[in-house]
Amino acid sequence: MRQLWSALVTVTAASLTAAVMLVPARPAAADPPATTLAEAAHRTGRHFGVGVSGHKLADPVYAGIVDREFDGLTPENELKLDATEPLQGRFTFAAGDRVVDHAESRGQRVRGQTLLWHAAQPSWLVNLRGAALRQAMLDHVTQVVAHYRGRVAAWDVVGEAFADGTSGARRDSNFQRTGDDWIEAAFRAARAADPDAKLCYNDYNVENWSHAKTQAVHRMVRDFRSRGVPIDCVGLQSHFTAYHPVPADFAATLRAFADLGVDVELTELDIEGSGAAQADAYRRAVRACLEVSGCTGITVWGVRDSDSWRSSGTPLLFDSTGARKPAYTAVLDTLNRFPATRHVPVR
Ligand code: 9MR
Repeated sequence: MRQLWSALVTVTAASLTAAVMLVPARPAAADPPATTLAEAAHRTGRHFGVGVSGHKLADPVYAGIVDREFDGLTPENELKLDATEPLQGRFTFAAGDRVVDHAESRGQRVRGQTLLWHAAQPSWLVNLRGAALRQAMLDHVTQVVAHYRGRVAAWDVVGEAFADGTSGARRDSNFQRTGDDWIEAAFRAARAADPDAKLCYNDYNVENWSHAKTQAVHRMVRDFRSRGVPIDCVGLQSHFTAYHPVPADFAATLRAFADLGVDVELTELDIEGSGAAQADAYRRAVRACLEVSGCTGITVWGVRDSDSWRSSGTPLLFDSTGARKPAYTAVLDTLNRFPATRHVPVR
């Protein structure tokens, strides 16, 4: 009897262990796996967006993927300074409106970028200095945010304001030369123009926690939060290559920002490469976001490889014909499987 009992305990323990190991990461009663990125991300409480070019929305293959797979659009260039204010005080919103209209008609969320950036500046702006430039900057922020009030959910108010390398210093730019407080002034102007928009700082090469640039952005955000400067989120662009791979401490970096009381997003994700190696890198990037409750969304920077700003690196989820790549399958699978942490967004 004792032998029988002990055998039973062993068998029960073994099947329990097996059962625990077999329990899917998603709740047992969950629906079948989602078949689109947006639906899979939505189930984790997150957005899955894409950077788009408005003129390509007329291409049915392109628009078909955009509308099937993504619940957020970022106009790739249409909301930049040179596009929205080509002449001082003369605003042109037709190109931006086209993308925003498309998103609204399909219930997609819009991320706007970038209100103030050292690049893509119209020549009138490049020629201004001092108080005149400061005023023009703030007028730009006010006018663009006001135009899209209630329609653009999140703005990258300022992008790429820190230098590369080990200095941790601000990037030298015309905006920076108007005084160190230009970034906070921009955030305050944006908040005044649309109190409900989520306001983000966005940068690249801030994914490794130990990098001087990451630390410098973190210090700025901590300072802003302590002084009540209205910042709600940090965008980590997440442009990865063989030389700048998805870091092992990516989730730790995301968490360190989220711990300051802001949400974080992967705003321009793309990873150069192909096949299984690229798929694995995508898996790790998505998993890092899912590990951090304050990581509220992922945006990939383009639809097909041929649409990418660096197309030779084939960094996206769809090939040039619009077919799903192994990287796509890895992302969908990761979203479907990973026991994601849910979070109520900052705004
Ligand atoms: O993908 C964008 C490309 O089409 C533009 O020519 C370029 C210059 O405006 O900007 C690219 O997007 C950048 C983004 O706005 C900010 N982070 C880096 C991106 C890649 O350069």
